[in-house]
Amino acid sequence: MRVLVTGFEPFAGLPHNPSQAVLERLPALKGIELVRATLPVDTQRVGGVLKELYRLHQPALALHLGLAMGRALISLERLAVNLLDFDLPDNAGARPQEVPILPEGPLARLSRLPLRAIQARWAQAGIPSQISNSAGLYLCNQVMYLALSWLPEGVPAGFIHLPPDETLALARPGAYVPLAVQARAVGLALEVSLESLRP
Ligand code: PCA
Repeated sequence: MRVLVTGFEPFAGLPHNPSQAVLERLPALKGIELVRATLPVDTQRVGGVLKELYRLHQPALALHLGLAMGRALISLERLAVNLLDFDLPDNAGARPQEVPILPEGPLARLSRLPLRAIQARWAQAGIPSQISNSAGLYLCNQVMYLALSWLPEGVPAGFIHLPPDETLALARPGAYVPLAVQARAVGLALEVSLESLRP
């Protein structure tokens, strides 16, 4: 069984992105082939990269990760909306405003991850989190919306926003969660999501 986990390259002039760094730290999962990929922070290119990953790997589960710079807790995203409205340019300089992601698509799509069960497992492990009702209107929301639009209905898919880690907090002091804890959380989220596939 193949599982796809993606992070993003650094953006907004930051030196590092924990969603990319965490990919190297994910625990091995029994019987699972983990495919890790870093996505470009480029609104024009990201869809093509994502489509190719889905075509090549046909994942049974897709977990997409990104950085939420201003948040102190790991966030399970509930909702992706069919809208791009960037308040900063992407890494290619594009700044779409009030543009739908898929013009024919529904206004919003709900996460297909077992959010409450993941949150409960994290709590047991001593990892605080929040369920977020907005993934923003930038690349992370775009990837979540495309994932939920393009993957077959039966494939659990969703998005987790990670807070800054120690590397970012050293560069820009503020709240952070150590990368090792983030990696543990992502591993647990994968385990719980896989349980929902293998009743
Ligand atoms: N976070 C951004 C895009 C890339 C990333 O890691 C976002 O929250 O949209």
